[in-house]
Amino acid sequence: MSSKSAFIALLGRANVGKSSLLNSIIGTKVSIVSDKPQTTRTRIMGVLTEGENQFVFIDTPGFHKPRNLLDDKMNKAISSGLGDINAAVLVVDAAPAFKIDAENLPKAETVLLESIKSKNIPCVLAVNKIDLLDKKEELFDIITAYTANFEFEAVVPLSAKTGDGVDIFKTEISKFLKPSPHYFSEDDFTDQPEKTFVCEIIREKLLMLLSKEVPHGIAVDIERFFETDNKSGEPIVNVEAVIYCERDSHKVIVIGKGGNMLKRVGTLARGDIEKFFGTKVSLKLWVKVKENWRNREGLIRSFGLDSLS
Ligand SMILES: Nc1nc2c(ncn2[C@@H]2O[C@H](COP(=O)(O)OP(=O)(O)OP(=O)(O)O)[C@@H](O)[C@H]2O)c(=O)[nH]1
Ligand SMILES: [Mg+2]
Repeated sequence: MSSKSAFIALLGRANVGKSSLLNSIIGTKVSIVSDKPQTTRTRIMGVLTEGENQFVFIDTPGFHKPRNLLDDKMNKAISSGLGDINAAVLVVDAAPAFKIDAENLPKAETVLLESIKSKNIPCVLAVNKIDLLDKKEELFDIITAYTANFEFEAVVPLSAKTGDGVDIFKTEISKFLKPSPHYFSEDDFTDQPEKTFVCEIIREKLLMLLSKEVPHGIAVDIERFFETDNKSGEPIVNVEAVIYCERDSHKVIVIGKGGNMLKRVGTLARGDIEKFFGTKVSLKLWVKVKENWRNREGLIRSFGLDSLS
């Protein structure tokens, strides 16, 4: 048997670009991205098959201090991402908003590195967002701070945005491929069901268009999903989705003046969903309130946000 595979977990603080890196490697969007922290909520697999080699990347939520039950579940999804893998990648920001030195790594990263060390998992350091650096020396300082704390198998500066360094990153992680059957067929990009991805696209647009608190309290659920033909016999994917928010005041914001915000979300999401299915899409959105859902076990599970259930 000459087929090989590698399970690689992408770990790191929120907003460092884990999902962007995943999408850049796979070459298509499998995990949503936004400029707000805590965009990724569950463990998401992205699959890249190149001939005999299959990489299965596990994108994880950004590690953070839990404030509600959903946060607990997100942190558990990170720990579970560390099970049964061939290697971990700590993704860090090359241009963080605060100074980082060897004695003062961000707490979330120290916790992750301790966990990786205790499990004896080989780890690569991916220093992302190098396109934001003015001077090369800044990169040197960042790398020194991390390598003083951990023995990485490799250190790769890269930019998920420009693609710079991503090929070198792929070469480095190829070293973790092991003889094994492939776990996904070669045209699979992700383990996410289509419906889940559609919900995520809608949530991505809400994260993009709404400010701070509102999108974090949002969950999207599909009520109906079916295919029909239009008058010319072309297929149409029909999606009816509900956007749940935590408060009446948030619902008003999501709908917007005269339904304006909801229309913008719908138009942007429909465009992406059409690209994904390669057909016309009819998207209908409703907004409902489910108070405090982020602390309600049953609702978290019903929204598909408990990776471990
Ligand atoms: N300039 C620049 N921005 C980047 C790069 N990679 C990611 N970003 C931006 O950083 C922000 C966060 O990216 P994500 O991929 O959502 O980060 P994440 O680590 O998955 O975040 P969580 O899911 O919240 O943990 C987005 O605004 C991205 O566009 C990069 O290489 N360069
Ligand atoms: Mg993410």
